[in-house]
Amino acid sequence: MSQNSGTKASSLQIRETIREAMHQCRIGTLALFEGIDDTTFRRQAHPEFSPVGWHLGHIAYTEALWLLQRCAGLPPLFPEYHRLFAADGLPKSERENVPPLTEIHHYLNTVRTQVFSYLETAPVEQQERLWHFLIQHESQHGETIAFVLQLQRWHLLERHQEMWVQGSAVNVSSSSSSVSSVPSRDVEMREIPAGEFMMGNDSIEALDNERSRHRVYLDTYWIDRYPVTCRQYREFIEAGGYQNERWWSPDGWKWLQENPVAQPLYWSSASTWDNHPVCGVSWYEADAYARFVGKRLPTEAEWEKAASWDAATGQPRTYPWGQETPDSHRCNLDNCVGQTTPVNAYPLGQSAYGCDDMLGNVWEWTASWFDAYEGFVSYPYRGYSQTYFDGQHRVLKGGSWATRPRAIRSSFRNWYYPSIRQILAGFRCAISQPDSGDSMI
Ligand code: AVJ
Ligand code: FE
Repeated sequence: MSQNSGTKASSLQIRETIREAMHQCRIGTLALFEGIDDTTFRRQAHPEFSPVGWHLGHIAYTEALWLLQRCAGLPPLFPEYHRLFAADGLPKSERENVPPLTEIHHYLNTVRTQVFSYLETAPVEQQERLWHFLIQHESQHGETIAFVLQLQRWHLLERHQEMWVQGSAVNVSSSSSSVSSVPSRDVEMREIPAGEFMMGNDSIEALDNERSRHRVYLDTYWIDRYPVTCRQYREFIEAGGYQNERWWSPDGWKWLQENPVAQPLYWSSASTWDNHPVCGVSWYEADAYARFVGKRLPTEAEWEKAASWDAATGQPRTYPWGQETPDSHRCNLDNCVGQTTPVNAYPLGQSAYGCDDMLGNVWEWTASWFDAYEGFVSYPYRGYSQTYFDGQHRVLKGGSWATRPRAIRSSFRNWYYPSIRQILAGFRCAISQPDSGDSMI
């Protein structure tokens, strides 16, 4: 077979893969809007997050900008939308005035028709990375849409409850100083032996912040087999964890005084949730709980090694279980369930080191600041990652029940301010030495 026909076959394959991935991604995005009312579509549920309708328009805008304007060289489609839907256009507080869903549907469809016609002749072999970026861009906005919708439902529910149960916030005595026993420290942990592993990802799908793959040496450490569950976290609440400065970092205690909360955001004390991971905690709460049980949060490198490294082959796995595409047999993702699942629900998702529930279910806070790997190069624009290498964002790993399949892998890096609790985040703990109080280091 000649080199030429080989090349042709491969670019045909790339086109087909991209088309199918974009199509599937869009089906999932639009499914999030089924039965939505106009108020929910345009309301800003939290100052940090735009209305869900804005995200939908921004998905179309971004696709048109990169593929139709920058690649195909076409003039701007719907220039009247530029200011509203550009990431650096209007402030988040002025994004409630979005066109109705039917109009944004039309925008999405018009862009997509032109994109698919461009795709037929586009030089995809040179552009492959950009197309994968855009699929993941829509995927990530899809997750934001999912948790903003959950947040709105939650607010409604809270208002409803307040009408019936006056001041139902958990009432714990701050006097319970019997914190000497910490049973939750005794949860199952996995020992990760000292040695090098390969961190990051160089594949065509990898985002700029995952590059380049590099060697990292870690001393022996232990990491929880499962994310921290609601049953375990309840001990912290009931022991007066939210009232006791002792467990909190100085920044965390300051945050707690300014934002007086006494339980995670998405909290229910019903025992049906006992085996589910905690969801809706800030980094500060995760850090305080870890100290409470004499542990600490894992660094990003510790988390990634436990999730991806296969010591037997000396190679990283893309997913904890290997290379097979993530689906609902391996983890809780893609809104398949629409909420958290028990932490031991996916034995087929286990990593080589025997850690469970690493991908999907809840994002997991790590001890690490979001920062560049050596030799970092921005792609496709500075504002995607580089702007956030500011020493103010913490890395989250693993993905949640709302993470789309194309944006979930062990090397994937998410980042938020440590004060954010609206995202679908929990955590697991780590220690350096089994018998030392790591909270003291
Ligand atoms: C990586 C999820 C924090 O949503 O702000 C979307 C992803 N960047 N469009 C975000 C992103 C540009 C980003 N997060
Ligand atoms: Fe975006």
